[in-house]
Amino acid sequence: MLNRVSRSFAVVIQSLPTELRDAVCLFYLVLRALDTVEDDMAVAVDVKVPLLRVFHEKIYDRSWKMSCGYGPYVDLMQQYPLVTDAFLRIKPMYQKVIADITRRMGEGMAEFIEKEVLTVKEYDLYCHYVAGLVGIGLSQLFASSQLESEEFANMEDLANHMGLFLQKTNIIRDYLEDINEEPAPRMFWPKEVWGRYARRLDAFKAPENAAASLGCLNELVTDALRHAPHSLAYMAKLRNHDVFRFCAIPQVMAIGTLALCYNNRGVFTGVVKMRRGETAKYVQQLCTMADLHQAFDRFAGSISARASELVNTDKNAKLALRRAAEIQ
Ligand code: PS7
Ligand code: MN
Ligand code: MN
Ligand code: MN
Repeated sequence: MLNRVSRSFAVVIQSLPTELRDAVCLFYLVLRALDTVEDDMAVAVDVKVPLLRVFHEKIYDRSWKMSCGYGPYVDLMQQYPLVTDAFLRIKPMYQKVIADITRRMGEGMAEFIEKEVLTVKEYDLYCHYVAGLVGIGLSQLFASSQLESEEFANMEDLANHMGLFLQKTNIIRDYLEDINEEPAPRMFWPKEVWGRYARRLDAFKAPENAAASLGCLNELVTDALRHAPHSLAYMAKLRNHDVFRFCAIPQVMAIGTLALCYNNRGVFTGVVKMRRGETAKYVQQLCTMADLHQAFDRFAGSISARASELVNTDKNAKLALRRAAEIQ
């Protein structure tokens, strides 16, 4: 099931130490199911909101399943009793972490169903609910397993930054996919930012608005870069090799994707993705903190080089340069 529903996490989850593999796999599948409910724009709001709030109870209900979602997620939701069955076999201490995070995430998703992301503060809060909490829960699993130190259970701030860095990259890159969503668009770009560049968010699709769209994109990429130093600080504390790779590979993909998106009109016209070969190169070689610094340094350098050409035309270029330098 994991291999069918996840392109990006399946391999790293399966490489985790035996003690953590099943718990993290089930954490992923439970949250993937919760996200499938959140994302399905065909589920009526008055059904969806209460369901998101009680979803954490469904993970103990052996018969619960539902028909919703798209593509491979339909199957996950239909076969959900298999997930529940496996969930009930993992250690209760892991079950408790997963249930608690699922409850808090469902609550947060419900809060944002009827509300737009307006301010940057709300953008950070939404990302906390859907990704920061994942970082916090994973850190608790790492600590409980004793593969990582006890302090991981109390590193909520750094763990939150790990999640925000991934989630913001996803939200920035998925502009076109999310705005073209059928039957209704779902957007997470904060209005406080895009409102400075356009009256409507879909205006960025038009070629005549290229300059405004890039200004906005670069401001959001610059905002996301704020999390990178904290994520490096988090990863510096990891001592298990496979846990390190599990954490570091998605973070490298994120900074690589941000570098690719920076000042790139392609975000508004199609899918911007790192090339397979480049991804493979980083994934294979990422073993030590030195490898991680080298990768971050390279991508920060690439942003820096382009930002320095924009200092006279882009009002956030100087801040982008400072943030890239801080990473380097
Ligand atoms: C439990 C590994 C490692 C300390 C499904 C991993 C969707 C970016 O746009 O699939 O829906 O296709 O590209 C992952 C911190 C969460 C944050 C959040 C749970 C890192 C439901 C990942 C994955 C914390 C809400 C997937 C946050 O993106 O999205 C496990 C440390 C799920 C992590 C969602 C997004 C994840 C995401 P899309 P993607
Ligand atoms: Mn979602
Ligand atoms: Mn989603
Ligand atoms: Mn997305």
